[in-house]
This record gives sequence, structure tokens and C-alpha cells, in this order.
Amino acid sequence: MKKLAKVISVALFASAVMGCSQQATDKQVEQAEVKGNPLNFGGKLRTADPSGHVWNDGKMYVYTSHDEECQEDFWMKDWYAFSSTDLQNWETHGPLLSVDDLSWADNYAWAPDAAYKNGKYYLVFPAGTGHKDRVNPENSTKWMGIGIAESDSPTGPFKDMIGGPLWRTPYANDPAMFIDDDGQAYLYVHATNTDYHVIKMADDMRSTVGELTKMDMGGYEPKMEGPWVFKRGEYYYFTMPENNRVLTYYMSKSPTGPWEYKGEFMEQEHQSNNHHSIVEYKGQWILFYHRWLDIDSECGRQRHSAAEYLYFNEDGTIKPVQRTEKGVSDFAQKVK
Ligand code: FUB
Repeated sequence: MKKLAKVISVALFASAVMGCSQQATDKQVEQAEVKGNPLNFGGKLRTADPSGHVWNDGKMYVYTSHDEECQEDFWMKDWYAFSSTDLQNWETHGPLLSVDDLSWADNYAWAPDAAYKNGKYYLVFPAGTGHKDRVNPENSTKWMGIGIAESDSPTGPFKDMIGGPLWRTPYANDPAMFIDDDGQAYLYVHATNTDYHVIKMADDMRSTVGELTKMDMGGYEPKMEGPWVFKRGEYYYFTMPENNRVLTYYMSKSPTGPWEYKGEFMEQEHQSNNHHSIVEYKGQWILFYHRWLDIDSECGRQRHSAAEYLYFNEDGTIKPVQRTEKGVSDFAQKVK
């Protein structure tokens, strides 16, 4: 009898332990399921500078630059895209284009943007040549310009349409293409002595029209990178990584200003650069950006694309956004 009691208590103990560990496993699965950031693009690709777009097929596409493992001084070679309908499960497309496909550049495949016009998809990209001498800047040979490539598909292959940059001077990168409701495409860039400028694109998207024109920024023009312009209701938003780190913005009733500065909506992290895009998908506004995280890395923090919901106040101003692990992992439930 004593023996039987012992067997029963061992069995009960074992089943209790198994129950607990099953609960722990369920919890881990649950936690794993809600983790949305960094975006799970699969594989070991490191991505940065995410540019989100929703095209006619109803999917979200994110166009990114691609960080080489432990790369030297942002020497980057190609661009990728990722598509999803729930912002949690992503399909990888690419490389869409590489600097090897260009006759005029061999490096610096930096922050891309994309556009859809006249039934064609466009990849707008910065690329360049030479090297930056950080010790003796006067010896630098680095140059960058903006290219434009075309495809019948949002995922390429993209072909360099003009076989050269849109212009050679000024040095420029970080293009942002905004197409207004009337179909006019505007190009904003980060350029030498030409930040806060805008230029119109020709209807065939193969050239620019007129000059780079300085916009009225209301008297506040800090150092910037990576502009991103979008429209919501009656307002246009000119957003940027101020000092290349803190996400800040201006508002206007026109895509060319005058702009009114509204301040910060995402603070900096790790004293490192950020680069973002903002897009509405299925009624939710989404902020794509990148984080510097040490994930399976041999050289410390590297860049990874991430996403958060973006909310607005009644007057159209943007609410501050926190970086989260959850990100937009519950998007499918949210928009059900
Ligand atoms: O990814 C290369 C460069 O770093 C981008 O063009 C900048 O905006 C910064 O993110």
C-alpha cells in the first residue's frame, strides 16, 4: 500500500511538473508570437532605411537598403523589398537592383524610395563612388547622386532607366518621392547645401523639371537626413531624422511649404542614425524605422528594420512614438 501511494504521488508530481512546463512553453510561444520588432524578414539579412508603400494589389511593400555584415563605413551594394498583408509575415524580394547593375556608381546603395506612376513602378535610389577620408576630409573622393530605375512589377527586376544620376551637382542622397493627388511627383533629398529643397519630376519620371527650389521652413533648418513627405487629410507632413537621429516634422497645406516646425515624435537611440517612412495601411498609420541592435552579431549593434503604430492628435499633430518589441505584430487583429 505504501508502495502504491509512493507511485501515485510520483505520478502526480510528474504531471504537475509537466503541466507547469507546458504552461511555460505556451507562454514562451505567446511571447514569441507578439514580438514584432525587429521586423521578421527571415534569413540573416540586415536591413535599414525602410520605405513603406501600399500598391494596387493591397499589400504593404517595404523597400530597404541592405547592410553588409559588419560593413565598413556604409559600403552597401544592393536594395531589397519585403511584402506582407499582416505586417508580421513577410516575403523577401531581391536584390531588386545592385550597384553592379549601374554604369555610374559602384558603392553606397543607401536609403531607397519607391513610386508608382503611369502603370510602372520606380525605385529611386542613391548610389555613388569614391571613398570618404574621415581623417583628412580634403582627400575624400566620395560622391553620391540619385538614380531612378523602372519595372513592371513592384518587386523588380528594376532597370536603371537613364544610365546615370538625375544630376551630378549637388552631391545628393536619401531621396524621397512624393506623388500628390494630382499625379505630380515631387523629389526631396538630402544634399550638399541643398537640404530643404524640392524638385518636380517630369511626367515620364526620367528627368527633373526646373531647379531644386528652397522651401520656406519657417526659419528652423537644423542638420537633417532622410526626408519623408506624406499627406493626411488637408495636411502635408515633411518629416526627417533631425541631426540624423531624432525624428521630427513640419506641417503645411502644400507639398512645397511654407512649413511650420512641430517638433519631435521619436527620440534618438544609442546616439545612432535613424531613417523612417510613414504610410497608411488598412486604416492604420504605420511608422517604419530602423534600430541598432546587437543580434547574432560579431561587431556589436547593426541595423534592423522595425515598425510602430503612429497616432495623430485632433489638430493633425503627431503623437510621440515609443520603440517597442511588440511593434505592429497585432496588426491583423487590429484591422479585422
Ligand atoms: O543607410 C545609409 C545611410 O544611413 C542612409 O542613407 C542614411 O539616411 C542613414 O540611414
